[in-house]
Amino acid sequence: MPKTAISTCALDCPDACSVLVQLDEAGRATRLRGNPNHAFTQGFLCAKVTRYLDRVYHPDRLLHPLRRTPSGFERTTWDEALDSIAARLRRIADNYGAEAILPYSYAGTMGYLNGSGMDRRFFHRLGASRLDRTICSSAGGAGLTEALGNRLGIDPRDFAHSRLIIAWGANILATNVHLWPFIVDARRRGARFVVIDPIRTKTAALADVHLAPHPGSDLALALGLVHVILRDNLQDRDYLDRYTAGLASLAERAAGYPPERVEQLTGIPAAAVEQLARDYATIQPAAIRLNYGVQRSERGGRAVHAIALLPALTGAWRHQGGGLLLSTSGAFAVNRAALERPDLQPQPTRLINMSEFGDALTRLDSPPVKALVVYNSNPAAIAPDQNRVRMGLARPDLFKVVIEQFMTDTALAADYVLPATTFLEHTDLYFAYGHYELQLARPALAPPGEARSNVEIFRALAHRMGFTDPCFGDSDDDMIRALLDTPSPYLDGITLERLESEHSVPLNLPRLPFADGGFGTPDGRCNLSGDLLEYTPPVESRFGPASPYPLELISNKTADGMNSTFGNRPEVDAEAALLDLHPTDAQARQIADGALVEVFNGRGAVRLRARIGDAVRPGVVRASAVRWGANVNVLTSQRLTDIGGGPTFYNCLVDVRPCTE
Ligand SMILES: Nc1nc2c(c(=O)[nH]1)N[C@H]1C(S)=C(S)[C@@H](COP(=O)(O)OP(=O)(O)OC[C@H]3O[C@@H](n4cnc5c(=O)[nH]c(N)nc54)[C@H](O)[C@@H]3O)O[C@H]1N2
Ligand SMILES: Nc1nc2c(c(=O)[nH]1)N[C@H]1C(S)=C(S)[C@@H](COP(=O)(O)OP(=O)(O)OC[C@H]3O[C@@H](n4cnc5c(=O)[nH]c(N)nc54)[C@H](O)[C@@H]3O)O[C@H]1N2
Ligand SMILES: [Mo]
Repeated sequence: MPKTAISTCALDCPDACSVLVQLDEAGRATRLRGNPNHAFTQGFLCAKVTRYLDRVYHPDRLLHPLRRTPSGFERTTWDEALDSIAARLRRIADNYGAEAILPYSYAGTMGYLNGSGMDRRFFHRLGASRLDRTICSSAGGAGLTEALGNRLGIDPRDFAHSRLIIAWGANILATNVHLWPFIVDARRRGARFVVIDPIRTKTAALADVHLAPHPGSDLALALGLVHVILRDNLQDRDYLDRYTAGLASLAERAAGYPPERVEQLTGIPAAAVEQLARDYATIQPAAIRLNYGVQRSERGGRAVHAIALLPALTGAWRHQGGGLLLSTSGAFAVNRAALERPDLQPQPTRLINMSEFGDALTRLDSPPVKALVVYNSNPAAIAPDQNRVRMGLARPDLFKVVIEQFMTDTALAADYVLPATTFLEHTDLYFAYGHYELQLARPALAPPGEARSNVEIFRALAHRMGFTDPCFGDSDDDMIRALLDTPSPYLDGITLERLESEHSVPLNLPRLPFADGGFGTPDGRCNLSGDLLEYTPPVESRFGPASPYPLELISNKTADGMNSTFGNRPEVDAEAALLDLHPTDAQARQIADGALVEVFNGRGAVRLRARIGDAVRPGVVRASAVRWGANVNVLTSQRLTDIGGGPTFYNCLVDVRPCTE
């Protein structure tokens, strides 16, 4: 009998969908569908996950352990691979200290066990360097926490109740498509939809108003809104008195940002700033969907702080459908220490910022990085300053192990490549950063070939290293029980048994998180302090120090891609091979539509194909992040954000010239 299994999409995406897997008699998956009974998935999947079975059954899937030989890779056995890797790691630890070993991972899977479970235990026990996982959201996380004290926001379903929706650095149709039906609902009932994005994305093209600020200038725009709201007395005094702190310093700061000055700094006309401020303060409920595009720039962390305080200024949090959503992840208050076991470290080990990976491999000393273990990530493609990263990965004295599903750029550089399962083939527990459902997924399929889960691989490596601590014998279910063992009221009553029968369980959260204050800050108040919110233009921007590279490059995400994960799909690669540029900039350089161009700056050059149109304004160019091989990250820098130590992918100055085919 054909049957259906329930799984959870593990891709790094706010939507964390509940997936129905249709299986034939032989246990082979024949179709994936969105779970119609799931509160947020609501019965549909994005196009790329609908086709995910292509990936699962792809002929290029890694099925066996491989080891490098002088002439390429050859197949080896798990026993040989694990023994050799353990012996090599031990030798490096003996000679250089265990901090010469660096794990590199990000959110290839959002599962707790395979994302930050047995691996963390293993590296903690080993005394390896720790990785500061900043590549995506740390600046925004820091800014949000400055304002609210935690990473919570409105329930995404409540966007349906909004009358004004602002998508701020949020290309909802591409990276958060399950929010869209709720926005459509709201608009059907008359809601106004505003998009703030330097790029005319698909989402922006469908808005009532599209405001295109200069890249990285959002802090100035937010302060301009505060200026108008306070000047015109549109604030919610009662909410401010009861639930906020720091209004006086915010008022003082915002006084320096009248709309005319904001126009100069952001490129948004003063009248549009005035209009948006008035609409935002007077149309209730008003909801802001802030996404991470804003914080991939030099002033990004502070910009998020300034934007996240707006709903407290107007009292928007009081209403269903009012407030702000950047992340819901703070609600998943599981027992991480029990999962990751930082207490296993022999002493607190050094922390290496993954956004400075190129420097870590080429400049770091005492000790230098001598071994690298990569999983759930493809740093050869996704990390900034790609040429430096590749220089580091090419070091012959650097021992490299990569655990992967496919032969990525990073896997190609490895000494050992170990085949990993996909989310359809292992057990995991999933948090989300765009909704409040905790999900359990059991394997729907048997692992292909000799593929193993990250959990199994690190469990086996721990045994080979002679680690006898009982936690290395934990089963998947032991680890899940440890995670759920938490005093947090959000997880009250959520057990493995309940997850087993319900698959997806809502956390116990008040539907309106800050209607009556209750912020996570030390004093429980929303932090409005403007002391650190002065805006200065990013170094790599049109207003920075003089630069020979006049164009601002944004390399944002695409609907059919998932960072580099689908880089082997030809249609995804074809899209990522394009550079959007404005007709004015194209004409000035004698570039025709469809022509091959070289995009370059002091860090490197990459060839793309020109697509001329109105997706960008003059002075801005855009490409999709990120394709396999040499890509836009040749151009991006290792400069970090103002707070949170994040990367500044979207402050990147370049120039473009025609080149011959
Ligand atoms: N389909 C798809 N879904 C994805 C991903 C994917 O690659 N493809 N990636 C996943 C990941 S890793 C993440 S982190 C999430 C979140 O991903 P998002 O942060 O939502 O995605 P981005 O495309 O990086 O940025 C969102 C928008 O911000 C805009 N932006 C860039 N610079 C600025 C700026 O200075 N100011 C303003 N106001 N806007 C700016 C970009 O043009 C873009 O349209 O999405 C996840 N979901
Ligand atoms: N220029 C530019 N660069 C960017 C960005 C940008 O917008 N512009 N976005 C940045 C952001 S927000 C992020 S989050 C990073 C993302 O960068 P990465 O975290 O590297 O994400 P992916 O490129 O999706 O690669 C994830 C890899 O994990 C593998 N994987 C998936 N599941 C498993 C598993 O269970 N086990 C193992 N071992 N492997 C698995 C997949 O096969 C895939 O190759 O990229 C960043 N880089
Ligand atoms: Mo990300």
